[in-house]
Amino acid sequence: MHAPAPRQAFVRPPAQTPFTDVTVGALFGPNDRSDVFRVSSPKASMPTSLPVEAINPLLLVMSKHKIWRDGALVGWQDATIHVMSHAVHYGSSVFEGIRCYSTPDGPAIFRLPEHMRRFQDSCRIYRMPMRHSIEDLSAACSEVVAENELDACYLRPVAIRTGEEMGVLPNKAPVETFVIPWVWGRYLGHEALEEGVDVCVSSWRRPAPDTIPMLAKAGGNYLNSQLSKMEARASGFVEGIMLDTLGNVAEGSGENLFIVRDGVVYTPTIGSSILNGITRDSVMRIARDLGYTVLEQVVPRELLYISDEAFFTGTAAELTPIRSVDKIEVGPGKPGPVTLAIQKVYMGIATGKMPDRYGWLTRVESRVTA
Ligand code: PPE
Repeated sequence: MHAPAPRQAFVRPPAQTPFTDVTVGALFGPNDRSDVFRVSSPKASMPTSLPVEAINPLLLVMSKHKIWRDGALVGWQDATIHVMSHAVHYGSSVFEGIRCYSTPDGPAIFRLPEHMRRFQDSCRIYRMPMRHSIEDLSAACSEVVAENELDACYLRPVAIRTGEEMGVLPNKAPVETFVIPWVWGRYLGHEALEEGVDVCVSSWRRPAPDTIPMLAKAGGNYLNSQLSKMEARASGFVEGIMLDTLGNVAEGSGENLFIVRDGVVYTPTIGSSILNGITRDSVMRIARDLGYTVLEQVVPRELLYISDEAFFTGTAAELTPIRSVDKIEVGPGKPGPVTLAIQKVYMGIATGKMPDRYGWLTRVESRVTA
């Protein structure tokens, strides 16, 4: 195994062409337009390298934190892999995204064992040896929160095939595992949870079942997501909904999808090329306990246009109402009562404002001194 490369600061690659204005990052998530910082007119005088702190203010904060690396906490600068890593060339990484919420009893990680189980499932599908147990990985997540003295945060466990060898066959590539702390606010925009988002149906489809396994949360899947997201954003929408290979509704680039019609809640089945979302599962349980009928079934595209309500679910997106699809308003064009009722319970449990009746929270002993 290679020794981790000594890391200076993030350096910006030399500018190929002069440019006048560059968007450098959003404070509360990749789609949050309200907090975009801009560097104006670097032009040809732009230095060829800049410390990252000068580029993204969020990294100024995050780069002070430690990252868990196969059993040890290392400095942000030391969590590096070699450019020859298998994953860089062939997309061979699997990952998770988990939220830790600030609750009245301190930080609490939402559905931690379920996320760690899916992490291991993803490894298994790709024949990727994972040497850490679900319990050890869960402990690693808690350790990252505690040692960095974090309260609310987003955790990104990732297992990466690394090594320094060329060739598709991954069997000889080592697998390195990291748990990264991050700050992720509103995934689909500042007002997304209250107002809802405007989305489109993407021209990019989710892969057929015998091409890429969508139940694995693999880095490579997100090339497909990137195409959909970029297309949606280029057309002025917040997100794209992808159909499966038959033309039925699958999911968003990083979210599952629900619709409501006549008080019945519908969501595509796991046979429709979707990720088996943990928020999706939480929402189905909450909705059923609130007395709604929930159907996992094939969702034809046109149901999107005639639904009373629609919403996305995901760890990062939480429960985000959809207010229009392809410029057709969903219901009256604002979040509906079923969506809001489920959202209230979901957020209430996650933030510790409602009793944790499903046992979804893993409390973290805070290191923050009172
Ligand atoms: N589908 C996809 C494709 C997906 O990426 C996610 C999560 C979901 C559904 C919802 O799954 P769950 O989080 O278990 O409810 N997307 C993660 C990564 C987002 C990113 O942009 O990175 C997330 O929400 O953490």
